[in-house]
Amino acid sequence: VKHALQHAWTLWFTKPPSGKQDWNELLKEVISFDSVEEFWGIYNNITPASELAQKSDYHLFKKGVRPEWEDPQNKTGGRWAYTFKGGNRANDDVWLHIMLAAIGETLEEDADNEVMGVVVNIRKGFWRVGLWTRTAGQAPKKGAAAAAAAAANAAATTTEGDKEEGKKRLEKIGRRFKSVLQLPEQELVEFSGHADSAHSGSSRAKAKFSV
Ligand code: M7G
Repeated sequence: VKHALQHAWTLWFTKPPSGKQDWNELLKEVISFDSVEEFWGIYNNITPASELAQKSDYHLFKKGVRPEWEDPQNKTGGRWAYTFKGGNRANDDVWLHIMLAAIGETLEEDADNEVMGVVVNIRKGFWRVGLWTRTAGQAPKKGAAAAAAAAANAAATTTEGDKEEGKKRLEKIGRRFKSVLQLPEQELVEFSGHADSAHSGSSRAKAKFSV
């Protein structure tokens, strides 16, 4: 018996660079699946996150979305992230729980349609988990007709209202992410937009907000 997931997912791996290679050469698609049983079959047969070398990443994304800022579905999105400092080894239980929350669709309500994927980065002296979202708290782009109507009708307040609603939706997801991570209340998970990360050439772009 197979228990179907709501979405199909693809696991990706970023291997540590050997010499001078760019991001694209290091990112490899591993396998796709769409049932609970397939997930466990894969999980039980791949290298645990705790045994990955420094500069490795796992990315678990909805099938059809590349785990890159440049993907059309990520371009205007962002990321919740939390860094575990003082070790190079991921906690396998933490990473497993994040993956299960993603494929089990418990990080958001269906209507939110924000979650694109989850990531674990293994680095020198720290490791980090991330949750990528479709939007970044910006006001949604309106159709030409709606924009014209809004312009004639106090556009500024409409836009600010949309922005506020987008931020609230992301913060709700951020709080669920934080609870899956079982972080104490005073620890903060931080949100940053991919456009800012791409612009600064680093994922350590200044956080836009935190929960
Ligand atoms: P990181 O692995 O997210 O964080 O980004 P780190 O700085 O803690 O290692 C490291 C570098 O990988 C970035 O500065 C970029 O050069 C590259 N990189 C990471 N991501 C997620 C992307 C991406 O989506 N697209 C491109 N082009 N480069 C990326």
